[in-house]
Amino acid sequence: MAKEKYTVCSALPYANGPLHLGHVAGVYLPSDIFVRFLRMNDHDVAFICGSDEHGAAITLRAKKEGTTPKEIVDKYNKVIGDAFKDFDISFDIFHRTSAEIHHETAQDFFKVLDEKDHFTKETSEQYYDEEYDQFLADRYITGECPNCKHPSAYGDQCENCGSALSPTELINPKSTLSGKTPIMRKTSHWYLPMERHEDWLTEWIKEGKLDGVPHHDASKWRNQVTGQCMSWIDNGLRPRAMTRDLDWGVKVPVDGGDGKVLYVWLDAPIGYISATKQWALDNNKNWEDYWTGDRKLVHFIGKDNIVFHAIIFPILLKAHEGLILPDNVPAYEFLNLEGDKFSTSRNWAVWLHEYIESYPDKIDELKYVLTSIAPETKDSEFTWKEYQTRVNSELANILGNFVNRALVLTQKYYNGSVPALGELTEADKVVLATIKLIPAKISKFVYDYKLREAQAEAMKLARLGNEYLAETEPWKMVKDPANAERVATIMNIALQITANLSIVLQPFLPATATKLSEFMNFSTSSWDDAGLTDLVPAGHITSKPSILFPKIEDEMVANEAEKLEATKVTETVFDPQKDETSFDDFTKMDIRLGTILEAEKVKKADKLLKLLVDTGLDKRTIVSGIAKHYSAEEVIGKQVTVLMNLPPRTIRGVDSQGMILMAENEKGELSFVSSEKDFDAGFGIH
Ligand code: B3M
Ligand code: ZN
Repeated sequence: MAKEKYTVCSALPYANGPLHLGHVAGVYLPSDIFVRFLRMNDHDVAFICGSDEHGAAITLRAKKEGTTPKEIVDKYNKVIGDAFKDFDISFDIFHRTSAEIHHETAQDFFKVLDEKDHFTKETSEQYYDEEYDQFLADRYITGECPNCKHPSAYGDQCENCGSALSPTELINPKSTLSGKTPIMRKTSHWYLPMERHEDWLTEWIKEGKLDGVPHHDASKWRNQVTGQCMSWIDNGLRPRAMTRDLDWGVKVPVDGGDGKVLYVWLDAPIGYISATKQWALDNNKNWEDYWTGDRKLVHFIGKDNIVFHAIIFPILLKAHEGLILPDNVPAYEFLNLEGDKFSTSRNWAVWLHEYIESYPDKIDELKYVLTSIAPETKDSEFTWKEYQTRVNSELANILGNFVNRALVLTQKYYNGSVPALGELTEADKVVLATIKLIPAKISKFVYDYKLREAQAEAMKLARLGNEYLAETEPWKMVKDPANAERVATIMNIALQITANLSIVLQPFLPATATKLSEFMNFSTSSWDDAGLTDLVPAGHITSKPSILFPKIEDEMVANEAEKLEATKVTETVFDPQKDETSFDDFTKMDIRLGTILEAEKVKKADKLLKLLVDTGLDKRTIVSGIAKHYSAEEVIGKQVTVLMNLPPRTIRGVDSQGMILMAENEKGELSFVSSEKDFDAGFGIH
């Protein structure tokens, strides 16, 4: 394969939370495998990523946590960057869009397009929150979905039925900032008239041609990518606002841009360019080499980012002129978890940094499993049971078992030295021929972005070795000295397979490949060496192996399943509102603040406390069913809410007059209800 130039970009993760396995399986691991393979084939590669630090996702998180967007992005840029390092994702740079060089790059990019009149300026009415004195980005508006009536759809999308929305379509819209109904206010923005680009985009996506000239192999684009793009185009592309009324982001760098920032989906993809610039600066390279000329640009993304990478960003790159457009956009479907979608808000996730913390020695196990189930063309599922099954029955029982046998027997029979190859049987010749064929099959899968199949092909080499030893049983043959040459031949071939595994596993299981190299005292980073059957000549000394993949015990699976259940945030479904009452009925209730003066358990009643309550009017005994939640000691002095005018009752022999009102959550935990100001007992609640 001729040496080519690639710029490979992985979608910039929002710096508003940690990464979970869904992100890893569907973007970062496959892109790492692809790049490692390219490097082994001597291609010129830049591997680019960084954190996406602007947009509503960040400012909403900051508001929710009562902190600033800067603190949020600083925290998660580190959490995510460290997780990538610990998971051995080999980016050339993991940068960030809050960096100055990104702001400059994005502003320059905007000015180029503005000067070339690629934007139109339009004034429109947008939702405005008067209390917060700011325009509302789509995610800051919620309301009833016009399609499925879901009560809290967002201004840009209903997460319940998936329909794309615009804020004005929401029924009964509310601002997520003030909770109030927003007003419409005029504002002007720069729009990208995407409809102007439909013709060239259609040819580029469907035929792989750019203005009539062959650009890329359209047949290698995944169907779901081409399909989604063409349905967008067939529905008619529309002007899209490229600026927003927000204060967190890249400031609009031209007249009239005060108080406005670049739309995050204009800003973020330019982050690939600014990250390349920083990397080039740090490594004495010329960034333009990686964004111009005869180079393949590849974007690894999730399917929810297709339009931004295969329609909007290409339009921007072409409008800018002089920059390359994507050669391929391998988009992944979604990975689900134990029968449900990954969900940050419901904490239904296996967080990458937590996995690494719990299992620092099982990085390749996770890489293997995630690649085996990667959602390349349809959604797929991660379960801890399947993780255990694949690690134990594939990695341990096939790859680990074969390598261990080959090396332990070599130690035992030849003191680690590779024995000479003798006369070959027909079966030997088939094995040697297969060794030669596998690397090319892996290559084809990788260049076609079929990384699941590529890894499976690499594992076929381990299966080949495992079956070869199981069929020839050298440990039995060696008992008869007459078989010495035959055993030597078998072990020589087994060691050639092991040496080949140390090469072909490098893109998929780099840590394992390194261990194999150490065991074999043999290493190469050239893919061209894969398939050779004399990698380790007779006399070459190998070392004692260690166990590659300790078995995954049922206990680990049980612990992880339990942890998932224990930490998930169940979406509380509140009781429906009761039937309508009347204000008159309400005014009949005498509800006041009270203070608990004394408390004791009610004899022979494990749920009841006998309380002496100062109600402002009197000091009265009230029996309350809170003994399972509070001890007598801890309630003394607490301010409570008392329903005064219930008829007196005798409960377990104790006369009780009134009721203490309690709040109860979804877990059945109780809380007293008291005044947030320092009001005395006796004051009424109306
Ligand atoms: N920050 C990731 C997402 O949509 C988004 C990708 C930007 S790539 C330029 O989850
Ligand atoms: Zn809906």
